[in-house]
Amino acid sequence: MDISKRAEQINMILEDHLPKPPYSQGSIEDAMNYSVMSGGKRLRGIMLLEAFRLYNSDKDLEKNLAWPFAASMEFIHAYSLVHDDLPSMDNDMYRRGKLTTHAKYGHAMGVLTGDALLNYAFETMTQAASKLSKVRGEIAAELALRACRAMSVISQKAGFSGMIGGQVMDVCPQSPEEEPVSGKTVNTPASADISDLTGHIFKIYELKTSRLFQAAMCAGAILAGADDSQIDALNDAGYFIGEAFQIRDDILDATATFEQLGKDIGSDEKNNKNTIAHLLGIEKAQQLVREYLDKARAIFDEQPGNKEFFNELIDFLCLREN
Ligand code: GRG
Repeated sequence: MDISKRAEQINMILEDHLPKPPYSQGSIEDAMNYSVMSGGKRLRGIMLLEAFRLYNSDKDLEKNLAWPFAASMEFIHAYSLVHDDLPSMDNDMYRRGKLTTHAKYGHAMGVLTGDALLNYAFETMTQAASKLSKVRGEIAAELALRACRAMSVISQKAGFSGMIGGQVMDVCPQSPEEEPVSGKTVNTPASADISDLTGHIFKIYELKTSRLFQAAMCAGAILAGADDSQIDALNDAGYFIGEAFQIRDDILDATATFEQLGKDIGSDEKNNKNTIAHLLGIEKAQQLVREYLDKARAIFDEQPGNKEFFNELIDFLCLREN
């Protein structure tokens, strides 16, 4: 049982669900494949599967329903990274040690590849749900309902009031008339009272980072047939994990190397962004990482099933180096 084995399984699932070759170099299928298969920790796909496994041990259901949903979480995550790297956003040339999608395929293809991956996630999930009703006739309606509910949670948490909303707070100026000015932080509230600033940054992290972890965990639990209190508990765990993950990300952005991260470091400083690590210092930030992860651990302790994996995941997240 280790995280890299889980990541290999997600890679296999992704290969299986991406558009199949042959396709020509430079095509949209090529760019989608490149954007998804160029590495990554696969945390969101892993978390969806592990949340499913906490509440359901039906391997056939896992393969036919949870696997395509896990692949779709990674498609959505990959789209968000492709767009986040664009010149109009973070303007990054490297990710996961390779050229970013727009750097390799051009700007227009970068935009379109992100769009295609987002749509393809929903194509993959709806196809899985409709196929399943044929082989699982006796509980088709129940499974269709679970799939619908999971897609509703994923689309809402990834959407304008979730991840995209967080990205807007993080990269956009306060009003349409106000252009970002060099040397000015873009993710600062208009009435910048310093005491409100950390709260504002935590909110950005909740939206831009926690929401996708919450989507993965809730969707896994919903597909498995977990009850509402269990789904709510995983939603809370996803929130704590996301905050910890993003603060650790800030720390790495300020302290790690290109070789370690596979992307340019100092990106937050380059883009004039406030971060928790910058505002509170590295030591206090790492203490917060530990506190958030302890809260998540306490939630997993209360869940049925085998929690060993989530404990291992939390230990990994606390000290991750990439
Ligand atoms: C709709 C135009 C448009 C853009 C959307 C929403 C968005 C752009 C970007 C999402 C924001 C984002 C990049 C959040 C940060 C979360 C984060 C630290 C991602 C990196 O996740 P890892 O480390 O990535 O899990 P790997 O490479 O391991 O998969």
